[in-house]
Amino acid sequence: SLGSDSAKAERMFRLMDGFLKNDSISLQQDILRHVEYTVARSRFNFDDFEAYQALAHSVRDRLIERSHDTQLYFKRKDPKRVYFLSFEYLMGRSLSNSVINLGIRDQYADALSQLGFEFEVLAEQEGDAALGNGGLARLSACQMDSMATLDYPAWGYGLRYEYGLFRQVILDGFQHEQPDFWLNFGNPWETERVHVTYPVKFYGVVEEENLNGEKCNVWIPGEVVEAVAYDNPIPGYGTRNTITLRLWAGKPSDQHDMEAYNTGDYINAVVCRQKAENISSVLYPDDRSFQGKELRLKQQYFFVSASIQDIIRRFKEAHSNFDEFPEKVALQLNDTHPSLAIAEVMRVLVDKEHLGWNKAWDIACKIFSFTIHAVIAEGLEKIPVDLLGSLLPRHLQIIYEINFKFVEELKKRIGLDYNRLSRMSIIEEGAVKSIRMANLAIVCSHTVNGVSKVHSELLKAKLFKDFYELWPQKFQCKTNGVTQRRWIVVSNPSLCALISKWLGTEAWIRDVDLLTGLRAYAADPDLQQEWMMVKKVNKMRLAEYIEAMSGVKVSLDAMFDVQTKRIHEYKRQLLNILGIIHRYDCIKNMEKSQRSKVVPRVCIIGGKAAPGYEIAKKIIKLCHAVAEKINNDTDVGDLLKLVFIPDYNVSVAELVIPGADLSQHISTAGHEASGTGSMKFLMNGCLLLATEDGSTVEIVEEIGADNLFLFGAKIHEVPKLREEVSPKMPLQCARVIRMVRDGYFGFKDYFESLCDTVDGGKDFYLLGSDFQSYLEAQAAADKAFADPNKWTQMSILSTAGSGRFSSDRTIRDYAEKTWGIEPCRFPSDG
Ligand code: CJB
Repeated sequence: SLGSDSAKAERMFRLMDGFLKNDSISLQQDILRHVEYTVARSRFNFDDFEAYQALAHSVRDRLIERSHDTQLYFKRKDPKRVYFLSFEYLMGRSLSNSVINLGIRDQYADALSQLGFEFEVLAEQEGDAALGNGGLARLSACQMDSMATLDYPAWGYGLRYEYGLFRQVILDGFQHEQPDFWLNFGNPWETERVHVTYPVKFYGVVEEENLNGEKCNVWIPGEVVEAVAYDNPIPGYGTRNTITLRLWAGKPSDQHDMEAYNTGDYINAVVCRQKAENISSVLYPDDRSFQGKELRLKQQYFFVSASIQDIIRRFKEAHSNFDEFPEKVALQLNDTHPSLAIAEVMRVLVDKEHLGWNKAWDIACKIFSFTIHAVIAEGLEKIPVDLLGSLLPRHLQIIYEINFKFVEELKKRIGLDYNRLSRMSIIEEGAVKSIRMANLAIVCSHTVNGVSKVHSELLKAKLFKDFYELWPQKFQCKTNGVTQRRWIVVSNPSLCALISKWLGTEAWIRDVDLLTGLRAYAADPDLQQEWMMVKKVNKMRLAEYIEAMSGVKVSLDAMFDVQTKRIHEYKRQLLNILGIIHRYDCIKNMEKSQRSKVVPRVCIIGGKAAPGYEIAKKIIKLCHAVAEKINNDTDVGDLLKLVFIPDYNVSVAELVIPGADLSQHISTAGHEASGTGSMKFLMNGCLLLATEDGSTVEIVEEIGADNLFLFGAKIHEVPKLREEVSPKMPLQCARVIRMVRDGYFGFKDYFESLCDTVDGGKDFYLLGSDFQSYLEAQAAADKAFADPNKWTQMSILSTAGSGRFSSDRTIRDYAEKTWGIEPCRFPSDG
């Protein structure tokens, strides 16, 4: 009975002496206990790494308590929950973020110093969790932080890759990829849930059976792999709520290949079981390019099937009728990668729950919403029908059925416009018949959104025009945001303290709109002075890192000009490098007396290229070749330096972004869906040099065009510029390209194809036509930097205007306008 249960619970609580305590002595005891019993080192003899592990475990204990409270509370209240399905998460490190969100950073720092350790030093021991490629994956991580902080009843679902994004190693200026076996030394943050496992089926055949006089489809799989849950706690800031990111790993299933055991082929059967684990072993390192690879599709279904089973199990624990499903469940598709979830939900509701097609479809259409991150049609996922049919035969049938009904309905609405019908069909006919995953997701989702205003408009006007005309009400805009907890509080503690001091409160950490309060002091000489000091400290930290990584000594008086992001032609790192060559050339040709007027620059570039992306890899090599030349030219000295920061990842970003004076977001207009790096730089008071693309357009609205350096063709001008038969190649651009072609930086032949992308007659990304205005924007930045007070004012106004680009705003918007969920806050003082 309830009475005796609660008496039992009461007794246990007393036995354990209540919750863990956060005073210095308790923390020290906990850390030492973990050294001795978890890490199994003597508490009299352990090194920094072991201390980090013990520390992490003690933090995890606290996270687990909170996560239990949160889950119990959610269970009791039974609110509508959102399930965020994302194939990628770039979580980075967890330690600092966790203790800050738990509000016990200082207590830990104190406890550690009593033990003779320094918090920062131990924090450096942690490796990054890099289960994702770039912007999309880091966005998922930021959004999880906001969902927890804003007390939303949310779960994240994803895959627990054993190998995260490759490590980038530079040898002779060339990128090499090395595996990131990040679990090598264990992962203290996760909890393996050995009892939370689900079978995931593949291959086989579908048979029709007769069930009580009704025909029904039964899928007899050819392979079964077990999915095991690994839970990662995500603590909110200023709340006890701690939500869960549940990642699935493949484990051999008992049902796997029983036949082989019975026939005596024991060794082969064991090897086969081993193969099952490969499903979740490696993250695909391509950003934006899809390949019709079977393993990738298997990963997608594996993660989707396990998540849906888990979600339905949780629902059924509290409900007996699926009519309530849409009132209790929202499923967010982060890009098309998880969109097989639609077919999977239909399969479960129709084949297993026997709800009948119409009822099942009605439910599916009420629970899904879909975020598009792609900009161009070529970026959209298409799964060859043959591949899907062999791996997931029942799902192919279901998708055909969805499409058939959709097209029939469509004909009634638009008539027999076959061109339009074929454009909108989920099935693409052609040399390789394929499933258009985005079309599937749009047909079923009640809401579809882009990730910035211009991107959302482009989706309506171009990529999904047909769908927009059919269902205008489905289309929304949810401009991306980033979490100020990670990108100011964790990564820039000095700025954090300064902001709180001037605003007289720390409330902005949860209520980011308060940052606008800084505007009132932007011209205040005292704030400006302190602001400059903070930047200087951060530049010092970055300069030390640069020297350690590349051996290049840089001057703190120089403008630190940063472009860090994945390497892509459309992001135009090449434009940046050509601009640097131009700058170098100008300095070389300048009268010596003129040189004192040059604003010294440290140009910093960082980012990974997909392993198969040749041109991107050449851009990295060119950067190194140019750096080699410039940095060794004593004649130029501190006036210009170029450094490439290897292996750019979340924790490197935390170091680089606070130290930047200027950052570049210079994609060809119309190519960046949103861009989120810019928002992190903005928060850190870094000025932007940017094209009017993605979310930059909204940044301009917020901080005003006077406070950043805009240049280049606008979105609507791009198609026309591309049509020009012989694109204008300004002399200055032609000259720097000639220098590269002539072997001024060595590797003459190697760079030829790279130069061809610009002056080979096509210049698809418009480097030539934007070159002049790029140089002008750079000159404007130099001029502004020469006036430190003016520059600092712009910097303060950047931070002050960054509140709109917090993921708190984005998530609140999703919760209210898309998911229909409400906060469910554990009642405590945090
Ligand atoms: N994006 O990182 C990815 N991967 C993709 O496959 C497609 C898009 C990026 O997503 C970010 C988050 O929405 C955007 O800010 C960025 O513009 C986009 O390229």
